[in-house]
Amino acid sequence: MTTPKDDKLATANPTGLQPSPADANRSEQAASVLAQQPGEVLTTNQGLHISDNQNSLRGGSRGPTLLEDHILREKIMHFDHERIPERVVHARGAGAHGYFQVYKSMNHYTKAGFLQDPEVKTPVFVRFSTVVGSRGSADTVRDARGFAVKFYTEEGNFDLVGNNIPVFFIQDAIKFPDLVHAIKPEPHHEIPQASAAHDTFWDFISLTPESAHMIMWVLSDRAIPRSFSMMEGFGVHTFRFINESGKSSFVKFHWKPVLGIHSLVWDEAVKLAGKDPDFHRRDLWETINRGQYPEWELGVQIVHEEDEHKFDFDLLDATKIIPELLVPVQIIGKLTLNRNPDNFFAETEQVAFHPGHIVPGIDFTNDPLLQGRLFSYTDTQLSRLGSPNFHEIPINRPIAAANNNQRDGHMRQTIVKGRVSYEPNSLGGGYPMQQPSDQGGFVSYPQPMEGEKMRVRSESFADHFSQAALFWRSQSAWEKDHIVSAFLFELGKVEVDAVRERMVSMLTQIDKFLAYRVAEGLGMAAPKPPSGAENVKRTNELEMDPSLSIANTRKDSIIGRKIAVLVANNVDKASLAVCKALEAEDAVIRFIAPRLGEIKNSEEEFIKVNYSLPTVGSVMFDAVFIPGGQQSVEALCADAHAVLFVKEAYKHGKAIAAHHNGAMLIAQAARSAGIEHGEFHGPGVITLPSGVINDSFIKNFIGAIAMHRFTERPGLDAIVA
Ligand code: HDE
Repeated sequence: MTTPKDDKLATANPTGLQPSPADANRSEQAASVLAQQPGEVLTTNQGLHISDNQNSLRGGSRGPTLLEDHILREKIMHFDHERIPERVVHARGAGAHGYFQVYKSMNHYTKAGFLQDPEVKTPVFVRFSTVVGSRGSADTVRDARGFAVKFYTEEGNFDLVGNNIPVFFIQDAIKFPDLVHAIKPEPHHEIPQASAAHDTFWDFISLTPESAHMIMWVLSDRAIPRSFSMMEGFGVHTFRFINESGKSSFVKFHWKPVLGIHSLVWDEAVKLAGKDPDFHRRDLWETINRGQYPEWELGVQIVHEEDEHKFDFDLLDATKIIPELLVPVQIIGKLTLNRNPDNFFAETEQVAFHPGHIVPGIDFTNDPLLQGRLFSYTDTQLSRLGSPNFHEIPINRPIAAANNNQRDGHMRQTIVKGRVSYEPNSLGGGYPMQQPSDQGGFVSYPQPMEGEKMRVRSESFADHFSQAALFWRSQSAWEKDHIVSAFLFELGKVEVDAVRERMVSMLTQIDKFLAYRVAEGLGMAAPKPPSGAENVKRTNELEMDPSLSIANTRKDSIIGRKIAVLVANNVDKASLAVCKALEAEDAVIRFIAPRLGEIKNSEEEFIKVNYSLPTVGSVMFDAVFIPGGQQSVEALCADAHAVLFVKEAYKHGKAIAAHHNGAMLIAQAARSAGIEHGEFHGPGVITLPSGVINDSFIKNFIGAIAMHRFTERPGLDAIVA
C-alpha cells in the first residue's frame, strides 16, 4: 500500500474546485466564488447578508407569512430542486480521487500518452456502483458492481467504464432496455428493490440463452464483494490499441486488486443490508482516510490483429472472456486512490462517464454492445445533469484544453470572448483549428468495412454455454455450493413455475449436476439436457482456468482487515498485546463492549469503546479476538449479542482467537449453536488457554485472518446464526 504522503501529481489537479487550465476564458471572479469555502456570514444566493434565518416574514407575530419574503422563497425553491434524476442504472455509488502510473512504456502497442512514461502520474476519479438499486438501496445486494475510471490525461479524458464481472448479460445494445426493465422493480408495484430475485428478471433470462455465462458470475460470490478494494475490474469489451505507426492490436482491460479478491457470503450480505447499508461506501471512505490507499494493477490481454479468428468464440462478443490460460494478462501499471471527495453531490453524483471518451492510441471495436453504449452515455447526461454543458462541471473537466465552437445552452459557465464561433474563420485568426493527425489529432482506426445493412447476429456469437460451463468447472467445491444456494434463493422467489422450469432447463446445458442440484433444491425433477449438450467443451477446449476462481487469490495480507475485540470491564491488559501486533500489520482494531463509553482494564486504565454490541454484528468485521479476564468474559457470556457475535463469526468461517478464559465465550457460542461438547473447533479458531501472548499465537491469528474464510469447519450447515 502507498503511504499517505501527498504525492505530487504531474499535472494540475483537475477535480478540485480550482479553475482548470482548460478554462482560460472563464472569469476569474466566477472561479473564486466557486472555490469559496463556507463563509462567515450567511447570505442569499445574491450575496445579501441575512439577519434572521429562524423566522419567516409574517404580518404580526401570529399572522400569515408574506409572499414578499424573498429570502424564504429563494431558500425553499432551491431546496425543492435539490434532487436530480438518479442514474437509470448504477444509481448508487461511491467515488474517490487518485492517480494512475504505468510501469513501463507501452509504445510497442499504443501511442496513448498516459501509457508511455512511468514517471507521469495521471490523475483519476473512480466511481464504484451497484447496477440495479436506487440511490438509497443497500451496498451489499447481489449485483454486478460498476468500476468506472476517468483518467484526466494530457490528451483529453479517457473513461474506462467497466464492471467487476468480465462479461455481460446480452450481446447487442438493443436488448439493454429489456434487460433493465426485467431486473428493475416490477412496474405495477415497484417491488422488489435492488434485487434480481423476482419473476420478470428470470422470465427474461430464461428466454435469453446468451445471458447464461453472466448469470453464473452474478450468482457466484463475485456479486457480493467484501470491499471495492477487494474486487477485480474489467473493461468487458474488446478495445483496440494503436501504436505510432498505426498498427492495431485487440486489448481487454483488467483491474487486479492488490489486496486480492475476497467476497462476503450471502448470509453476511443479507445481514449487512440492515446493520450497515453503507458497508462498501464506508469501507472505501475509511480506508482512504486512514491512509491505507486502495490499489489495483492494470492488466491487459493483447491479441494481435492477425490472431483475431484463432479462438472458437468471437472477440466482439461481450458475453465471452478470453481465458487467461489462452492469453495471459500483462500487468502494466497501478491505480491508487488517495483522496476522498469533498462533496458527494458535486463529485460522485455529477461525474459523467462515457465509454466514448477515448484518447489517441485507444479505439473501439465493432462489439455491438459497445457500439450502443457509445450513443447512450452522452444522451443520458442530458436528462440527468440537465444540459449539454455537463463537461463544465468541475469533476468532468478535462485538464487538456477544451476549445471548440459549441456554445450556449442551459447552465453554460465558460465566457468565451470574441465574435468568432465557427470554423473555418479568418476573423479569429483561424482558431481553434483542426490538428493534423501526424501532429496528434485524433483519427479513427481505419478498419475496413464490408457487407450489407442487416439486422442479424453473427453466427460466431452463437455458442452461449461453453464459457458458462468453463466458469462452473473452474470453481472450488465451496464456490459451487454458494452458486447452487444462490440459484435456490433467486429462483425460490420466482412465483411462476414455468419460469423456474425454463431456468433449470437452461442449467442442464451448462452442467447436468448443477441443474440436478438446483432442481432438487427447488423440489423439481431436472429435465434431461438436450442431446449433444454435454459434449460441448469449446473455448479452445480448456477444462478449467484457475483465474476464474477466487479460491486461488492471494491470502497473505491483513491490511485494512477489521478486527472486533470483544471486551467488558476488567479485561486482561496483557491479552491486549494482540491488538498492537495486528495494528503493526495494518489491521484495524475496534473495541466492542456491551455499552458505549469507557471500560477499565485489569490495571484500572480506561479503554474507549468504539461500538456497543447491539449496534454491530460480526458481519461487519473480518475476525474476532476475545481477550482474557474473568469478569470481562463472564459479562460477555451473559450477553446474547456477544454470544451471537461469535456464533455468526464461526458460521461465516472467520478467524476467531481467544486468550486465557476468553475461550469461555467461544464455548458458550458453541453451546448456543447446539454443538454437543460445547466446542467450536476446526481451522481458524485459535486459543491460548494459558501463558502470555506469544509470537506463535499472533502468527497463527494473522495467518488465519489473511485466509479470509474457512469453509471447511465441521457442522457449519447445521448452525443457525
Ligand atoms: Fe452502462 N450505463 N450501459 N454498462 N454503465 C450507464 O450512464 C448502458 C454496460 C456502466 O459510475 C448509464 O451515466 C447501455 C456495460 C457503469 O457513473 C447509461 C448499455 C458495462 C456505469 C448506461 C450498457 C456498463 C454505467 C446510466 C448496453 C460494463 C456507471 C448513467 C449497451 C462494461 C458509471 C450513466 C458511473 C452507467 C447505458 C451496458 C458499465 C444509461 C445502453 C456492458 C460502470 O448511459
